Amino acid sequence: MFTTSSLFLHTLAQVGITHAFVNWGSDHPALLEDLERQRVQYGRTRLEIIICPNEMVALSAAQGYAQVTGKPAAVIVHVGIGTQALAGALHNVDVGRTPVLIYAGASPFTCEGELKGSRNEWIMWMQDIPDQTQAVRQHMRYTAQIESPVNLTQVVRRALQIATSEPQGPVYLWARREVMEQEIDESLMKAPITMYKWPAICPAGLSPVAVSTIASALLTAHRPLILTSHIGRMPSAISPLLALSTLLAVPIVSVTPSTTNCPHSFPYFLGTTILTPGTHTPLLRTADVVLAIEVGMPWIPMNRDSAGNFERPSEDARVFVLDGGDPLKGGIGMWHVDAELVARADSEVALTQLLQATKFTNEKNGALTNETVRERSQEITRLHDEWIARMDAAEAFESVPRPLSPDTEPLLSSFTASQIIASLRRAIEASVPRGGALILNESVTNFAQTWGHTRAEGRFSFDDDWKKPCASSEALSGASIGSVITSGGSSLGWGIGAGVGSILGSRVVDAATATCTDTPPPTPGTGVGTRQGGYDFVAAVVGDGSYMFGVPSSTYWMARKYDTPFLTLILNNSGWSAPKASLRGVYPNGYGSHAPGEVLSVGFGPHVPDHAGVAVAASAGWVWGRHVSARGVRNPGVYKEVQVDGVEETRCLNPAELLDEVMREAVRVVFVERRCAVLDCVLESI
Ligand SMILES: Cc1ncc(C[n+]2csc(CCOP(=O)(O)OP(=O)(O)O)c2C)c(N)n1
Ligand SMILES: *[C@@H]1O[C@H](CO)[C@@H](O)[C@H](O)[C@H]1NC(C)=O
Ligand SMILES: *[C@@H]1O[C@H](CO)[C@@H](O)[C@H](O)[C@H]1NC(C)=O
Ligand SMILES: *[C@@H]1O[C@H](CO)[C@@H](O)[C@H](O)[C@H]1NC(C)=O
Ligand SMILES: CC(=O)N[C@H]1CO[C@H](CO)[C@@H](O)[C@@H]1O
Repeated sequence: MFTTSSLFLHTLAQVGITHAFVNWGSDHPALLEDLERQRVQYGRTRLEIIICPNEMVALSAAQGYAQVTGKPAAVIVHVGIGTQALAGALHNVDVGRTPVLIYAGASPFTCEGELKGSRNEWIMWMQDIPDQTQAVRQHMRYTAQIESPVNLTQVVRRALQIATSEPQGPVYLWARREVMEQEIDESLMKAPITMYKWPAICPAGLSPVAVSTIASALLTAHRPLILTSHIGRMPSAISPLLALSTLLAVPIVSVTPSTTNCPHSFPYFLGTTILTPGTHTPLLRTADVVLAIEVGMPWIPMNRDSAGNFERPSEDARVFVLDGGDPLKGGIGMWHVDAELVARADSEVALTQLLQATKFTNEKNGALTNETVRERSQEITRLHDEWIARMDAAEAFESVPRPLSPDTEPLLSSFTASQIIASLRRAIEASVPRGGALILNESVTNFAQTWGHTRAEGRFSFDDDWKKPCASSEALSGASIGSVITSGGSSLGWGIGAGVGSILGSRVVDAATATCTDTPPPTPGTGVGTRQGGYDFVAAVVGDGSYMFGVPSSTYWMARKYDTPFLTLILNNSGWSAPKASLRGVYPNGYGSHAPGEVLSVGFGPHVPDHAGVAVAASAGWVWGRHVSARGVRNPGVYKEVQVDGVEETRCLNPAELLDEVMREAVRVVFVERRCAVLDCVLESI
């Protein structure tokens, strides 16, 4: 016997959905029944069913999956309440432009047994809300009710066609119980269902006028600048981006990035800002042409640097805004950037057009002398080198601290985020193949450090053009960290759930690439071949607040159940530093500006949670959990401070060595033992 639910599951599998992240309820009997039919008849279900004890974790995992595979997964939840429990993850997939298909059942519409699936539980009266879609509509690219099996396959494909077209994002389908329980003719299950003839919208280019306007502005600019937040989501755009930057010596700055936008070692890459005052590139103020391409917000108009200058382009700067999906961001109440030209254009297409136009005009008119470019190139390369030197300095431990032993006070009171991230990078580089590691960043106030110190090179394939002026292109070799990504939104709790989803996604990518490549596996740290398949290693870097938002009791249970090993690094400052920083931003000298976190009600002390212990317990002991501070290392539940595991009491490590040793062990547990590791790293308390 087949039902509308059978057809729904069949359709999802036929159109290429591989995973469904589920949280079941009374609206799903026919779905559960059909999945069991599949198990009995075929030994397995065609979709991988991932049980998610919490809905926000389900959607965060589906987001991580899509961020790695580029493909939507399905999320199946229980009526209106399960829909609402998707919570802030809805905002993340919307603003982060991540495709996902969300389905929820709904209360039956018959009350006296008129149809199969009619109301038979009291709760079905309570749950019948007037407009179930209302709770999520403003975050969705498309919503629809499945009202009949007859057009179900079209409704699902329309939803997916929209979800995968730019601006990509979530879609929401829902259905009454009787519709999903309805028996259908077997012939419906046999008709072919594919996305062939339901393609995503083709990428569009710039109009000829826009091309010549922007190209001539770039060619005549003295101080051009490129800003981007998420161009790295379109890896094929990176080659023309770097080629254009190289041709004209244009610096690139990543602004509130949601992904790795530029290889760290690219000589014209000048780093990352999250727009806290005083952190934007000083080149912004003096730029005469600014290309803002795939940006969230390129600058904050009221921000000033330490000398009191506005951190925004001058009045007469020529600003161009390019975005492949929605350049004016219709989903945002107020969004504006002073610009001469705004274009909806795919970045790969647009940058290739601009590259061709600038090359052509330059060759024809010599608009730009090579001398100008050469001088600019030297200046930018110097700024790039200075940035790297500043990061090197921040990663270093000031002096060699005294050996740590149980009786001596350590010289250091705590590690800094920079030191911790640098240690993570070294540990990854020692074992993970080049490009094989993914970092999920949800570290909030330590965010810029996470970007800078991971030194990610991205996983882009280039024309070699851009490397020519780059003396140090060997710097590329050995970089194990492929990408750093975020949720793209601001609802905390994405990081650890995305850890589960990104590993599941990596397996899907690996299975797909395994069938079409015979290249040998890359060797760690040798720089031979950038890893192209899924990621070999995933680390979520989270604040202690973000960790708790991620519902660790749900997440690490899932991690064990579905065997998705990843490392969690908690930057534990014992509370929420961000709201305190926001308070200081508005009341720099107010009552609250000097109050300790606990007093201000943003701190978690004095009875701080045993974060690593939560993960260990949630996974029934499978997770490896440790706390590390400049004073030592301890296991969850063991309140005696001890040295690194397995290290004899007599051996003394200084804090720098201690951090590296425990980090190496954490990476080994994940990479070799294939278990999750949670390392709670103690920073200075807020
Ligand atoms: C779901 C959600 N609730 C509240 C906030 C507001 N908020 C922004 S940052 C932050 C603190 C996060 O703490 P933690 O992850 O420890 O990072 P820290 O600020 O200490 O660096 C809070 C509560 C949010 N962004 N998302
Ligand atoms: C699908 O068909 C049903 C029954 O004819 C109809 O009520 C519904 O509006 C259709 N759905 C869509 C999205 O057009
Ligand atoms: C700039 O250099 C390129 C290649 O080195 C050369 O082909 C071109 O003619 C030069 N242009 C000018 C204006 O000097
Ligand atoms: C978290 O960090 C604070 C200091 O920032 C520290 O007091 C606390 O012990 C840490 N938590 C754990 C579980 O180690
Ligand atoms: C997931 C995510 O975006 N995490 C953080 C990365 O950094 C930004 C900027 O500080 C934070 O707002 C995000 O919460």
